[in-house]
Amino acid sequence: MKRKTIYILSVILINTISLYAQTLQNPYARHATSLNGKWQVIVDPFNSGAGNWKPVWKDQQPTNNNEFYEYAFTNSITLEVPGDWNHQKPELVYYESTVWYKKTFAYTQHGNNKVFLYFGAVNYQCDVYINNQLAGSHEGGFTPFQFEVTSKLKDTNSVIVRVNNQRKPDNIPAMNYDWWNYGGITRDVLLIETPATYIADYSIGLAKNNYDSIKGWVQLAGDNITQPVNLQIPGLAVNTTITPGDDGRAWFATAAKPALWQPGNPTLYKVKLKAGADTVNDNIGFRNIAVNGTDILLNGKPVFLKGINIHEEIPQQRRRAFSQADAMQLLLQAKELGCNFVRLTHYAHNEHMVRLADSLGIMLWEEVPLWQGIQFTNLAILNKADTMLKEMISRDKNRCAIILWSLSNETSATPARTQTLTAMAKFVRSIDDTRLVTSAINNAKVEDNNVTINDSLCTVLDVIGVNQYLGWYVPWPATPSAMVWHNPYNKPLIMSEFGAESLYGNHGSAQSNGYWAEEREEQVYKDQVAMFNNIPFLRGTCPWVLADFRSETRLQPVYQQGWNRKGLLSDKGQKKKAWYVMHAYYAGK
Ligand code: GCB
Repeated sequence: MKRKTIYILSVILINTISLYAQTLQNPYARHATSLNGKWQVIVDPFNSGAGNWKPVWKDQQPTNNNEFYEYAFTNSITLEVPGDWNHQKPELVYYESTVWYKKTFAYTQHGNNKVFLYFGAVNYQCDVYINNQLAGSHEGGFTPFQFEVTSKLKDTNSVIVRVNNQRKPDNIPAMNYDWWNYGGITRDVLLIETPATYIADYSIGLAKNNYDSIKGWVQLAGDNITQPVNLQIPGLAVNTTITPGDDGRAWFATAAKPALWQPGNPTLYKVKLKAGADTVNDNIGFRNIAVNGTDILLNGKPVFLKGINIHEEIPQQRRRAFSQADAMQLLLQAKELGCNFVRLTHYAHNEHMVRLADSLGIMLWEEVPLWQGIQFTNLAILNKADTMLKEMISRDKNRCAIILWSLSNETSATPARTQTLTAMAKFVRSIDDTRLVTSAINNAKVEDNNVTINDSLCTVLDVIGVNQYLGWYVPWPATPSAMVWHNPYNKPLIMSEFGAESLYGNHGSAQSNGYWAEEREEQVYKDQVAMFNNIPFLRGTCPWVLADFRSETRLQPVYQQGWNRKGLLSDKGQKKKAWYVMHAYYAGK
């Protein structure tokens, strides 16, 4: 397909995306019943249950002496939800195919209330059946989705979900990626009940570059979408009533001078929205983030992002992270290192993580999983990427901790890629002008002691993220402290990845990569820091990575054993020598 056609189609696709939420804003503050817990499952490696021969979703039982069915949930094994299947059964550790899940639940109808079945995330693709009828399907492993099921519910109900995590060339991410392909219903499942007219979504924040006006909108849905909405922020003496237009959206701007959210003082205000019988409470912080030349300004003041990359994984248990307690473990480890910033790699993490960062005062980078090897010339990809971007922003737009939306990681600089990401950047800005747009690129040209950032995508970014592995994948071409960086774009630079591998407790030469020694990883960090001290436009650093993480592609039989060993912490949480180098660097910043 011609480049121009791709570009035009991508612009059309992006501009036709509805701006309404796909899921209810703030599901945890709703009237909800948790469907977490044990689900019955059928493991179906060849997807046999999806056809007519054994339609698992019908969940049939024999009704006469001649009938039998070659599947059954009764007496089947169970899996915990939320939770990836890989860590729950040894035979599923590498499993990449279909698992059918079933849960039964009772429901009592309350007047004309509406009911939504909400999933925090399912990796990767799923079909959801309520009482043996398809409620809907979803693709994408890291963002929430919901289906309205009001008319499908009875007193006793079953929900059956076909989950498939097979890799496909037109998936996002695609075939090869450097983290574990954890499959399953990996985040919370909620049955959420709302009144017939309900608050579907809202966006509340400081007006851009403004410190005394809070603005935004509230979106009603349901039967009577023009009824008034009351917005209260008691801590700021805000109490205003607004009336939606025919599209159910009520816009507002109100004078208020909040204490500004920032690391060290992460003030959050109670916000209360009320429309008819529906009420939603939230805690929202107010801050401004901007760039000025090569500076990043938080509330108007230059800030250095003392960051760390984190995967959504609890390495000690070889599983996906999903709970508040998990988020607490990971973010407290970041704090202990001295961080004020976390890059949530390489996909949207669960909502607990983002909310906890709001309360702990940690700035965030959040990213769509466009990770290397993406088929940018395929139109289906553009559509999927747009949906993922929209679902991520829709969920997290009220979290002040998020300062950066990232479009991609290490995508090769083809025209189709640059055009797609350019259109995505435009879309992001059209729905959210209160955050910055970035991408992690790996196109910096190294020549002798010169490194030149070199990717035309940089012209559309607010902040440039560069991943570089000098000292590990790329030998140092000169003394680290003599390296000279060139930034033709005059924009802030975050070193979004750098690092080296070592096995905790393994000691050896600091000069050679081949020993997987802590001393070598430590040396690479010392060298990187020596280089950072000479980069005048460097505004943040994110070591790769907080902790050793599981990766099917890491085959070294002694040191890796299915782990990427670039953690500053071991898989058991022990501090490697390199941890102390970064800790000291951040302490001095
Ligand atoms: C990268 C990727 C990251 C990998 C890392 C590595 O550049 O962005 O996902 O895990 O390198 O360890 O090779």
